[in-house]
Amino acid sequence: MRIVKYVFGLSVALLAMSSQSCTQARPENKSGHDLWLGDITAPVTAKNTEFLSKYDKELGDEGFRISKNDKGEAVIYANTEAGLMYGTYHLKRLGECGNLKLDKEIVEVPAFKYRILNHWDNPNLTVERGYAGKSLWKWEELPGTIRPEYEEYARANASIGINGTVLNNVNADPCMLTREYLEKVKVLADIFRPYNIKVYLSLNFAAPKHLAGLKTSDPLDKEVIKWWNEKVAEIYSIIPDFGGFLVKANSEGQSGPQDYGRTHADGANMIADAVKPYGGIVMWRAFVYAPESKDRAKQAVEEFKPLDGQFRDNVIIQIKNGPVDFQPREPFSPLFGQLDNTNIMAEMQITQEYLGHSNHMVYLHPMWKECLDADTYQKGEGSTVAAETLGKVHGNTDMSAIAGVTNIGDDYNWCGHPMAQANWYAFGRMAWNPELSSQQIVEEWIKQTFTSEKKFVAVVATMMLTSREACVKYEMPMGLHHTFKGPDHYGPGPWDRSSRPDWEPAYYHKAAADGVGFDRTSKTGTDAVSQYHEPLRSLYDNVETCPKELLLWFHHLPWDYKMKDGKTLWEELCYTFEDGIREARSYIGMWESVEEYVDADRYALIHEKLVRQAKDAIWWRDATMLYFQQYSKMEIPADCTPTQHTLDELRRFRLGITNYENPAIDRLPEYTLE
Ligand code: GCV
Repeated sequence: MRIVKYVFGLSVALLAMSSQSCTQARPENKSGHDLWLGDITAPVTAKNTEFLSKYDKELGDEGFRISKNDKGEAVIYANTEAGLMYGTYHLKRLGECGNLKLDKEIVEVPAFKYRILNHWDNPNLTVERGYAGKSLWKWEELPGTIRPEYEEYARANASIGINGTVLNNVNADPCMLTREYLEKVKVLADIFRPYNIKVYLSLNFAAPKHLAGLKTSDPLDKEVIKWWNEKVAEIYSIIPDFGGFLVKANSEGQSGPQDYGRTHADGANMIADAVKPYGGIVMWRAFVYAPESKDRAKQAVEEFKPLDGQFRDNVIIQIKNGPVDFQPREPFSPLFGQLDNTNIMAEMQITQEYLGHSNHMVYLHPMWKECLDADTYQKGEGSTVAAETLGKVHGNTDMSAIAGVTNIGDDYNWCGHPMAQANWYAFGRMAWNPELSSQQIVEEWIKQTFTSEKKFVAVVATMMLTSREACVKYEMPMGLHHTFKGPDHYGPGPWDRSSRPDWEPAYYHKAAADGVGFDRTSKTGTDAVSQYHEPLRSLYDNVETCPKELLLWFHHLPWDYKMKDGKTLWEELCYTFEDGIREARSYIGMWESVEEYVDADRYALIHEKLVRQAKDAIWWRDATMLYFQQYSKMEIPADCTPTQHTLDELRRFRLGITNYENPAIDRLPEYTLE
């Protein structure tokens, strides 16, 4: 282990641990201020390094200290080159954000050991739920052609502490494990390595059948086990520090061990045994549900709790933040509080599948933090989702991990909406330190990406910090969920029909003459509340104590149900949508008030998108409340924004986009803001 002391004057702002310099020109269509890093193509080199002899346990392999030497220079101490690199990026960030004070020592150690991006990118360059163009990975050009974006991507990730990336979609094409593709993956792994980023792959559980023509992919079959062992050996011979696998099994049509009467543990352990000698891990997803179930929200616990303790120690169960599917608001997944002897990690969605794709400005950190800060009460107070996934509740901190499904594509601004980059940035910062506030992170990002001008920072931070709650209000307030038009998940479609009952909005909102909402209570409902520990179980079970934000998640209530503020449920819904519409509209004026601080291109693009966001807010209200009105027979209050379309018009509207694209603004229903 090399132990490094790194000294540099504060004026030296850039570093790299890479000896490679980035000499290729940026593509012509790149704007030059694409990322928070500024000019990230500048060649940079490490300077003034010294090797120390004593390993500092507190810092581990990725932490660092920064303090001042006699000459007043900042000094970064780390055990490793990775720690040194993170320290230098940290120092750069402090400087750029005007937060650099060296009056006391700074010590930073990442909270989660594995801080991983999940790409849902396909070999044919489409990106499932990707709203920023095509895949960044140009498989057809690799391994021969190396694009400058690969290293830019690595630098951006390194600057926020990301140390792993799963390159391909969890709906995995078996071809990713062929020699041909592994040679391509190797090129990316080589580029990312100097930035302390490991590559991982999603695997297709039926690969032995697809790639080797075996009769089965049964995880207990000797030939199958042999095939995986050999495949893994081949991978590590090409990529010696390969991170491991992400697996979506027996979920949404993907193959898995249950196809052969085996369990998730049988499947995960077979792969885990294969990668174990090389230090690899397996992230096995708990995103499972079946159309027959009366309550999809309960299934992860039903399937995984009985398997607690059966998984190998290099398996981590990857759990989406909520029990259904990345909705604008869900309670935390109860599975976070149900396993005693199994490693678990959270999966957050950075790409805005359900939050307006890359047309809406929605800063997601408050949503993720709501989940991480939620108390599961598994071992009494303080068993938060963060503590559970950091391994602090059960004392297995060596396998702590967190994943984010990325919003990155080959768009000139990387994420489709210029403000969506903040979510990539925030995910990395949160994985490094889940205690950071939404405000601190967003201010850092604004200052590094735009300007430190006070007024600009204050206005834009306010817009972004309120945007997630605004989105909940204008899309699915008060615990409503999955009222989308499928399969693109962009606009509203509470009436929508599908091939599966659990893909239909009616399965979730249950709107009828007698009221609305999903009864998950213990006495009359599906008893999903009992998957939560006390005091949450009783809190959610009782309509009087259930938080308003989750009311219709847990309760089915009559339209004229009296809310605490005296309004009926129907009125409360109308006025909450109205609040969402008002907030979305207010962002336009706020943005206009800071025009002088932004370049014309970004100003215009963001303005256009904010206008559409406000129009979409009215569209959501119109569709949802006009649909519900058929059952409630109640009027939308006169002081609410008037509806602009009839229910029939909205039902006839077809967006006609795939699951791989963001809708162009001119394809969306016409709305006016006057
Ligand atoms: C990758 C949701 C999305 C799917 C996604 C799936 C998953 O159902 O709509 O596109 O598939 O989640 O997380 O596996």
